[in-house]
Amino acid sequence: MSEKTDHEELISIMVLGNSSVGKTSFILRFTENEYKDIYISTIGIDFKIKYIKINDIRYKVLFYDTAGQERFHSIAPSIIKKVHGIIIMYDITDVLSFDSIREIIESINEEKGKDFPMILIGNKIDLENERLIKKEEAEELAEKYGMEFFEISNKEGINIEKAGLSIVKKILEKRQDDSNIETNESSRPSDGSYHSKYSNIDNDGSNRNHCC
Ligand SMILES: Nc1nc2c(ncn2[C@@H]2O[C@H](COP(=O)(O)OP(=O)(O)OP(=O)(O)O)[C@@H](O)[C@H]2O)c(=O)[nH]1
Ligand SMILES: [Mg+2]
Repeated sequence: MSEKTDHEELISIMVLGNSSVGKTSFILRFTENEYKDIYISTIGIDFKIKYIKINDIRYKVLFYDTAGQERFHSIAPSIIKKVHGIIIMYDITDVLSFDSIREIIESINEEKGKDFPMILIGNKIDLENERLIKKEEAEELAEKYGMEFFEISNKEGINIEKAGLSIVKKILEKRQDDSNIETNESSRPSDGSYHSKYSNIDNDGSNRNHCC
């Protein structure tokens, strides 16, 4: 648990993917370390907040939880405009959920540009015996689009923190790069190496849920 600081910055992240891939479960696991076996399909859009502290700055990380159901797809574009990063999720046991990813990535690239922070997540690795999407196949796709890729299990709590913090870091690095461009400076050393200043992330310990 850490002290509150006056300064607080907002990071907003949207989670996209087909119905039932585990978007709501991921957000719940990352923000509250909870998991529920029961499936309640998200209606429209929901959100949850988690506070984290990085280098003495308190970040309010807001997750937009979208509905995978087709009938709600018209809502996402208006939110995409205001988020800083996107998580795209599929279910390793559901081929259709993986097949939908390419289209989602391409439409985001078109809307937000190729350097927009995005990561790819394959969920439900606890169901290894039902796996239909090979890890290598997803790695190849992620590499093609320059995305970081994680396989996770919300159920067993595998790689949740790693994946969630990775998108936060990507957003902060882009923010830093953009501000360096603005001030006409470079954060990258001349030897081409780059050391993230966002490797020291603490969980602030406070989570808040909001439902709309
Ligand atoms: N085995 C297993 N089941 C999971 C995992 N994550 C989520 N589930 C289950 O999958 C079902 C759907 O999970 P949700 O998180 O509601 O999926 P969603 O992507 O939010 O679905 P929509 O809101 O309809 O778009 C629920 O029954 C979850 O308990 C996981 O890691 N492993
Ligand atoms: Mg949901």
